[in-house]
Amino acid sequence: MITLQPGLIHHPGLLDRAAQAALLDAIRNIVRASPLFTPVMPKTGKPFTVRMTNCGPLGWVSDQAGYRYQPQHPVTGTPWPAIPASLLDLWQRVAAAAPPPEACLVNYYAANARMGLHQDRDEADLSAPVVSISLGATALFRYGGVSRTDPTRSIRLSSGDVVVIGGASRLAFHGIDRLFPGTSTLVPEDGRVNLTLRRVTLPG
Ligand code: MD6
Ligand code: FE
Repeated sequence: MITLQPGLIHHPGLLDRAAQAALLDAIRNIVRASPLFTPVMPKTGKPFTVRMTNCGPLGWVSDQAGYRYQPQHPVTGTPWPAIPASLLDLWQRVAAAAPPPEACLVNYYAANARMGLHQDRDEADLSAPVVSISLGATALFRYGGVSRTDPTRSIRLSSGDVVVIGGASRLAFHGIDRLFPGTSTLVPEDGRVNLTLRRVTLPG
């Protein structure tokens, strides 16, 4: 366990190969029920390079109207599938003090996908952390402070790594600059899957 900065914790290799493979199988079933969609940026309508789906009572979506959480898939109108028990167990291991997660955003990166520097701030409960799990290709993860212009540092996230963003880093800017080709022995075609577990609503 490595503290990158206050509130930003990296757990390299927290999931072993068997756990990664089982989790990817669970995600494949979620994608079958709730297909990947291509979100677009609010206002501009520019498409993300990452494709997304969700599981849990709530899912994060982005379209021309804005960013929000909603209980149904934006294309099929169907409720999101349940969060797999293994992910609820993982949340208990790294974020036990927080109320249980309500959303799991599934991000699929093809080899050339990236994610710009952003904050995760669409949740009403900002006291709970966001827990991120990486599967497949190694990614260059950039993180900084709570202001977009704060200095940034970068680390590589490998398959099986878990990152927890909470406390003083809950609103830290972060993003994925690129994937490293030839580093995935799990997700085909140099792909990567990132899962982010979130508490959305205030408990009670
Ligand atoms: C990614 N991760 O690793 C993008 N968000 O593909 C995130 O955007 C992220 O790693 C919140 C907390 C942890 C993260
Ligand atoms: Fe994020």
